[in-house]
Amino acid sequence: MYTTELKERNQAVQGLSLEREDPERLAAFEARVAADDFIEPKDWMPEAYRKTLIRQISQHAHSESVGMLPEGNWITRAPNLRRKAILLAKVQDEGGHGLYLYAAAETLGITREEMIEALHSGRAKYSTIFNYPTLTWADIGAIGWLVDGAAIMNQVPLQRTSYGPYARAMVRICKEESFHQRQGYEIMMTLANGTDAQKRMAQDALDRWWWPSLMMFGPPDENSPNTAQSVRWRIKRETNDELRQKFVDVTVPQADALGLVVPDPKLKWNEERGHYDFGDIDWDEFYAVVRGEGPVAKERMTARVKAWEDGKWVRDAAAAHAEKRGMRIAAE
Ligand code: FAQ
Repeated sequence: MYTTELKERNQAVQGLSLEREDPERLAAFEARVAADDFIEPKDWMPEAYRKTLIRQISQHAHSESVGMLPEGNWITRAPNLRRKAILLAKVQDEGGHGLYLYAAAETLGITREEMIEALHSGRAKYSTIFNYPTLTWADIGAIGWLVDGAAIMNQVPLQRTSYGPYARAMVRICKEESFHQRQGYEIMMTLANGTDAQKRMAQDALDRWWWPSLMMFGPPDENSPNTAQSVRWRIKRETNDELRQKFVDVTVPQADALGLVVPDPKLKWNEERGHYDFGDIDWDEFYAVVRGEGPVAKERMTARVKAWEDGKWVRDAAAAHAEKRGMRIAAE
């Protein structure tokens, strides 16, 4: 029901706005995209392309900034100084990713304030994964291994997305995400080779984070209202299901190497397909979390709004400084 409504609404918006575009300009734009040219901020683009990018890039930025919270909770509880320093750096990286992405979205004619307001009022989405709680230290390992692992799988193709500023932001982000993934795997390795209690903790984290990580790739292709047009415009270079399958294929051998069991009785290598078959994802849970009913959704949004309000004096001071500097330069 929710998916049908979403699909119809998105198709109607895209169809309507494409009909209004100048056919010659639209054809020239589509030829550039098909030739793998990057589209730049001052280039002509269809309104639906601009809107799709603002939607995806801003939601991506929101995910990075909300994504700081589950791990931020553990900075003071990291088991030693080395782990604390690494986690601190990782959380700062996520904040940086949010900033590059907000800046990329701003080139499309939306302001940072408008995007933040959409997030805080619940109009804009952010990744479902960040609405799950981090209960133990092993969750920090599982986030790096699985959540950053899923993020990289989705983001490597975005380095060749058709919008130049988004593609360039993704190059740097992917480098950092790959460090994040490895530090998470290293935490899991330490726990999996540790005491029985540590191994149980690692398994419990895998049990809780596996399915939500598969949901990060979005709904199945047949229920994804945006995929077809986004693939045509080369905003998305691969579909949700293709990326999900790649993630499963890469991650299952990593779990085997850790001696941990992926919590899916239907998981089985399929010789004919050359891929793992896997069990059904609980899409009702996914849509409930998308609607804002995730286990810690309220806590996450309260924390984000508080951080924004607490940071107001810094933004005001920076704006006042820029204004003063501008006046001084003008006077000189
Ligand atoms: N959560 O038609 P589609 C990270 C929504 S970054 C919430 O398939 P699309 C780094 C979707 O927006 C993680 N909503 O949509 C990190 C759409 O609703 P709308 C974020 C979701 O855009 C690691 C509706 O469902 N990464 O983790 C989700 O073509 C560790 C229908 O879906 C990105 O954002 C979801 N999981 O494909 C940070 C990557 N999935 O807007 C800290 C860029 C779907 O029409 C710690 N984004 N929806 O109302 C993308 O690649 C795409 O936007 C997809 C969704 C693949 C996420």
